[in-house]
Amino acid sequence: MKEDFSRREFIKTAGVITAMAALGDMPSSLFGSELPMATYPEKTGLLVLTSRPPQLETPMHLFTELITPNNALFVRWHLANIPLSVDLNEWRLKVGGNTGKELSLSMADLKKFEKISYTAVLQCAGNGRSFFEPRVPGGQWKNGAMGNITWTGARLRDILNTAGLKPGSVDVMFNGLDSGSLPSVPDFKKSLPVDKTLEEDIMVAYEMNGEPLTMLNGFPARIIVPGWYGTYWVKALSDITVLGKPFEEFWMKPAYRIPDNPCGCIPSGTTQGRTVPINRMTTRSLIITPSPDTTIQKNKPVEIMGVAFSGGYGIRDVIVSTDGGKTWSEARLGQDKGKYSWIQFSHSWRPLKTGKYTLMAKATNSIGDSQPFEKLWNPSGYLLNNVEKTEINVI
Ligand SMILES: Nc1nc2c(c(=O)[nH]1)N[C@H]1C(S)=C(S)[C@@H](COP(=O)(O)O)O[C@H]1N2
Ligand SMILES: [Mo]
Repeated sequence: MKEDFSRREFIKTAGVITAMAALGDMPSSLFGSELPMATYPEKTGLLVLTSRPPQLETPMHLFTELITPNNALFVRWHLANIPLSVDLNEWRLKVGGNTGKELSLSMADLKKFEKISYTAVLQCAGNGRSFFEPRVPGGQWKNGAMGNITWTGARLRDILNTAGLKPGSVDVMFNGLDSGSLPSVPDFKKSLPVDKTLEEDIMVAYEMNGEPLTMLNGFPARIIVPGWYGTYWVKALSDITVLGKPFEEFWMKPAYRIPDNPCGCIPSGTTQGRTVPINRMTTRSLIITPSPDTTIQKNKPVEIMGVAFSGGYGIRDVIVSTDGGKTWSEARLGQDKGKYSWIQFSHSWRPLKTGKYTLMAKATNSIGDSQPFEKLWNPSGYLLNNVEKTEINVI
């Protein structure tokens, strides 16, 4: 168990991560992808975008499960110095700032708060960024910077109420144990408006899928903002600070902002004007099987299967096309794990002729938001949610 992680194991983990980092770029095209694959501590083989800091993407074929296994969840850190071990005897979550009192919570203290649990999609704001045209700078993720995990922890609101919010509180800032390699690199700090932090589902999670968080996914505790992009889900949490004025440091401004309009988009290649901090996830559906370029046999039944999710509203329906969008059928939906989870969809199909087929899926959430057919562009490559095309061959 991670909580009993011995000093030796910490060092072992640290050693492997350092060794991985030292490997740098590895031979590519091992699994039909341009990215190298590597196995980090507590992880299965993931695609390596960068090794220092680790940015590891989940291969799409691992999304056939409703719940993403802990060892398959993607990893995204911004800063070079990430925690490689945390001793729970030393670790404390500090809560302070514009509060009635300061808290210094051990893991045991954190576990005394009412325990809450739900399944929620974690997705990087830049998931799918590599598909934008024109291309945009930033991590060139395909669609594997996402996962569906059952999170367990304490309600942030309960912690804040124990500390006591003083009048005039505006933002709540979160900081973790990671840091940049140079003092000039801004520390990764994120904030949420106080009203948001008082919503009942915001969590300080200490478990993923019933286990302690993996080191790379934020051991020992992280923020969960279900329905919102992963950038707010601060890992290896060390400090919660209530502020009497808006928090506008680097990772809130200018980073992680979108055009201030309903689509969060602007004409391709143009410069954005007024922006707001990125927030809720757009509605998406992704066909997982068959995978692109698969060859299947004429007259044999195929199950078209995928996942769909939205920014915390649940999915109303998913429609599927096997003829490039000319005709559509309603897909069957799988087990409903709640509004923050993804839902699996499936559609049975039997291709009657040989040739190339274009499969498509389009989800609509419970408040009627759906997916555009074209890619809505913004200069940071966020919010991508167009209806995707999976080309396959029938022989
Ligand atoms: N401390 C810390 N927390 C962080 C980050 C980080 O760089 N440092 N990155 C954020 C971003 S942008 C994302 S997408 C998620 C990724 O979570 P994961 O690594 O568990 O997949 O963590 C968030 N929390
Ligand atoms: Mo992210």
